[in-house]
Amino acid sequence: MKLLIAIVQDEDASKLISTLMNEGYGVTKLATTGGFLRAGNTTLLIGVDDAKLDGALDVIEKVCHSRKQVASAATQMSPGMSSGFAPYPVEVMVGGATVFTLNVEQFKKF
Ligand code: 2BA
Repeated sequence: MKLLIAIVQDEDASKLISTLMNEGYGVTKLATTGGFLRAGNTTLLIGVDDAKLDGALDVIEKVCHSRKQVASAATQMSPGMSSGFAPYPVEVMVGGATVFTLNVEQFKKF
């Protein structure tokens, strides 16, 4: 079994959850915040049997789109910049989805 941790944009979350649920996947939704943009995003925990892993990744890839967002002046830039913060708005491409796949040692429901 695997655990997918999928960080997606809020705009894609609802459709992604319903598509995954319709296809028989279990999903837990967490409201999260990206460290760079300091903006809300959504993290999904998806436990899947190994045989269904590729199917889940296919759904995520199909549903989640990349979009441009603007990093505001409050955005902390990479180390090395003098002030540490963006001096003017910077456009960044966000998503479609950032997905971590973890091996699950044990899965129990009580
Ligand atoms: P944020 O950290 O808010 O990042 C939003 C987008 O800003 C990123 O999109 C990337 O295009 C850009 N970005 C991030 N850090 C940057 C930097 N130091 N300099 C310039 N641009 C930067 P994505 O890569 O698609 O990431 C979307 C969200 O996924 C992230 O939101 C974060 O919540 C999560 N994420 C991405 N990589 C991660 C990682 N290695 N570990 C944990 N979470 C991650």
